[in-house]
Amino acid sequence: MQGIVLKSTGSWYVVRIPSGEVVNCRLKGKIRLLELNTTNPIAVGDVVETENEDTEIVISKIYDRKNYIVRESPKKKYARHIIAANIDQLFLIVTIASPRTSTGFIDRFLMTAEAYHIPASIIINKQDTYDDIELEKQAEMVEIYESIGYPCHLVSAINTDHIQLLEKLLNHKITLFSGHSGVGKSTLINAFNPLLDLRVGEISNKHDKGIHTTTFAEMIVLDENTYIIDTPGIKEFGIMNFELEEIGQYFREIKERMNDCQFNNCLHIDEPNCAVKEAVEQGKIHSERYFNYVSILEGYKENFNYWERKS
Ligand SMILES: Nc1nc2c(ncn2[C@@H]2O[C@H](COP(=O)(O)OP(=O)(O)OP(=O)(O)O)[C@@H](O)[C@H]2O)c(=O)[nH]1
Ligand SMILES: [Mg+2]
Ligand SMILES: [Zn+2]
Repeated sequence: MQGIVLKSTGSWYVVRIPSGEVVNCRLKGKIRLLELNTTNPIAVGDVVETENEDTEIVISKIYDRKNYIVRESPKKKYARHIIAANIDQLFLIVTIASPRTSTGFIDRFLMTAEAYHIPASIIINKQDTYDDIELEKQAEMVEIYESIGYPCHLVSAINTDHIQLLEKLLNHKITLFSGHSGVGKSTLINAFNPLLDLRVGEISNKHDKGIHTTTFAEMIVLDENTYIIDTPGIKEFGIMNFELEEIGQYFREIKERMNDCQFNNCLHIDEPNCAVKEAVEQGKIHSERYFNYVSILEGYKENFNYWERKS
């Protein structure tokens, strides 16, 4: 019987079958060997085939994924961790303070969303807590991202109008909620249906950061056609599996201009007649986005050498 993976704890998988029933499954032995370089062969959102085997239910097949979001495993360098599969849209939940989300983090995430063609929105939560300086920083963030076409929604988990607005955007979709620990992912999801009672955590006074309350990704069924994936907070988004020249394509405003560069393999660093650098100088590309692009490229060069050596 076909089902969708709601949760994976490593050795057990929680699968929802079409009747709406939720069953615990194990993985059939031989599938475990697939995808050696991946820390989790089955991810939340995977569509799977289940079978009865002795007294257990096992997953015997994974159907092809429409898409997935992958990052470098925080536990094992160069290994892939699939955050979730088969998603319709991505909500990047961010906060200006407690904790602070940097544009560097946002851009790493957006880049991956672009690469997998998953529409992304930025949800700036905790509006009830910001002072004037924080509101100014927020306005700049909104300016950067809306100017390149990423919708930004300013919300507070305690504001019912905001929650209703988000609910409309979620309707009939599978939405991945991601972001740093403590930004309010689980709190927002609880607000859609208080019966869910997902665990939420405090913000550490000492570090002004979340305490990693959610520990496993979990798909939540809001109604028959509306699903949300709550995920554990991530500290850094390690990107991988891209070619060096590809990275610029996943920055929309760079992609738009790269055909005007003199060299078709231009990395937009110090090449002559580079349309991207020109746009940065003219203020048409935000310097912060360009800075983040360069730092991803620099960081990536190290990994790139690794991939080169391996192949
Ligand atoms: N003032 C205020 N506090 C909020 C808001 N949203 C969430 N919080 C608080 O922020 C803290 C962290 O919320 P969580 O929902 O646990 O955050 P999370 O993103 O799920 O964190 P992890 O599971 O660790 O990744 C809790 O104390 C929430 O009550 C908001 O809009 N306003
Ligand atoms: Mg949480
Ligand atoms: Zn260039």
